[in-house]
Amino acid sequence: MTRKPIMAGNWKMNLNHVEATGMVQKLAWTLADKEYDGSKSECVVVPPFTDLRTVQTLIDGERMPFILGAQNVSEHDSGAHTGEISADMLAKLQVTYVVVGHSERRQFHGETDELINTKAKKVIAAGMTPIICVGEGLDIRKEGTHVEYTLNQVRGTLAGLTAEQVAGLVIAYEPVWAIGTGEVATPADAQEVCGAIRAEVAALYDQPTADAVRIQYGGSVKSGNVAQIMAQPDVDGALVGGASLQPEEFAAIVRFYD
Ligand code: G2H
Repeated sequence: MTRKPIMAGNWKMNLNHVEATGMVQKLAWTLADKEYDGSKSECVVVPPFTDLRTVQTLIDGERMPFILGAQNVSEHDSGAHTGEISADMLAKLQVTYVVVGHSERRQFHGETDELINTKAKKVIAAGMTPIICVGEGLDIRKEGTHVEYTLNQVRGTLAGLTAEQVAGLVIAYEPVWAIGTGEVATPADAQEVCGAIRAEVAALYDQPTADAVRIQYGGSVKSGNVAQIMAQPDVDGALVGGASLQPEEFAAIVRFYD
């Protein structure tokens, strides 16, 4: 089973729509120089909501080899939910991927596995693909229960999804202690949990589903460490935060699979 690698740049709450134009153009020029065309891997750009229209217009108008992603979505369809953005609103902006349950949403906005599961279902119902984030904090890592902790999140966030739906989605393993800290999980750390996630999907569903689902690693990925982490058999790409704000650096990460 060949899984197409997926490199996603999560800008978090950075860059307004004017700055977004410069960022995407620089990334496109850098990758064009290197003749990247998206055939061997997917390059997903995940800006804040306010930049989505601008970035989508650039991708379409200038035929850039990028796929549009969003950082979050409401669990509701419509109505009196001030400040929320629905899955349908994102789909109509030609968003393809939606990150759900990022560790910052879990940590600072109280998102639970149950809520993330509901959001993932809304994303799929709207015809998009969720990138479901899981991963342990430092306390759990120190206790040594990180694998079981993360698999519990996998079970909770996939609840009620069919094998076909799971085969098409993306799971991002982000050890919270390695996010934006400069601390990187070792390749063996990444493989231990990503391999356990794939085995859990096989146990919950079947082997073809486990072979199809793509699993990203996220946490201080940079051009200097991407090769060792992506060389792991159960790692199919990266969810990149800080380094995605530097076009040269992100281009080097994206180019890893070329
Ligand atoms: C964590 C990542 C993207 P960073 O997955 O959210 O952030 O690369 O800054 O650690």
